[in-house]
Amino acid sequence: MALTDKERDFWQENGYLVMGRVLSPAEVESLRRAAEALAAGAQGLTESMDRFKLDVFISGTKMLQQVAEPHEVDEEWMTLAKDPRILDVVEDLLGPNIQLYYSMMMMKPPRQGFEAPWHQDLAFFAHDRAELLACQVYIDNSTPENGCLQVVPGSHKLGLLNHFKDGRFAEVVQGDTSAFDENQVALPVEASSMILWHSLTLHRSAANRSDQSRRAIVFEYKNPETRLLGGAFDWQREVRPVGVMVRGEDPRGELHRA
Ligand SMILES: O=C(O)CCC(=O)C(=O)O
Repeated sequence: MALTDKERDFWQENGYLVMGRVLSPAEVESLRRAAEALAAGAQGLTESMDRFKLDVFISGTKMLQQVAEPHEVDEEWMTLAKDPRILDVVEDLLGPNIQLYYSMMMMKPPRQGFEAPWHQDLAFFAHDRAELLACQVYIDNSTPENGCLQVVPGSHKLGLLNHFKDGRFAEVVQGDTSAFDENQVALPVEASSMILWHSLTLHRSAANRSDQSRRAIVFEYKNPETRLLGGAFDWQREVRPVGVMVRGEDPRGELHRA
């Protein structure tokens, strides 16, 4: 058991967990170098392509904001995805069989980073059960100024909310969100920390209005028996969505082991 009863109860009640100082300073340094190497792959791009998503934010300059599936590019990210300090916690929450469903490096360059409006991850990839969670590992400090994650505690109990507008997937929860704004909790963390959230937990983050970069990699894990029903998330960079087993067994014997 990696989690205390108190932490497990907190997860059940609130749908998220913050765990500080998971990685050593040397590991964070090494991952920062790996992130720079990853970003170098997008050098010269003026449009989103393959796994690289570029976007325009505050300054009007198009910049790299996200890299899909870093664990397929560099072994260092796969090693991190399989790190027992992460998987022991995930096992406590999802059970012994764990599939890495996808990973995404979120870049929020100084005064540039994207804004993520209120959403539930399950809306992006519908499954028959909500036995999926996200684990975001930070390699930079994350603050209210550079766009730290915000969550609505307990919102994983609301079920799946509507993310469709005029018949199209809108990537943002629809309707009046003022109650979410009022009840939200900001989750600033130091580099080396991780935040886990339930696939139904409402979350968002603001743009980076500081001079400090905010980079973090998100790993989405699931119980391999949880069935994909269809993805509303239709984007050219999407190079998944089969995933690999990172712990335990796939009872259906369909998935590869990493
Ligand atoms: O990194 C962020 O600020 C947002 C992450 C997010 O919304 C997601 O991974 O679903």
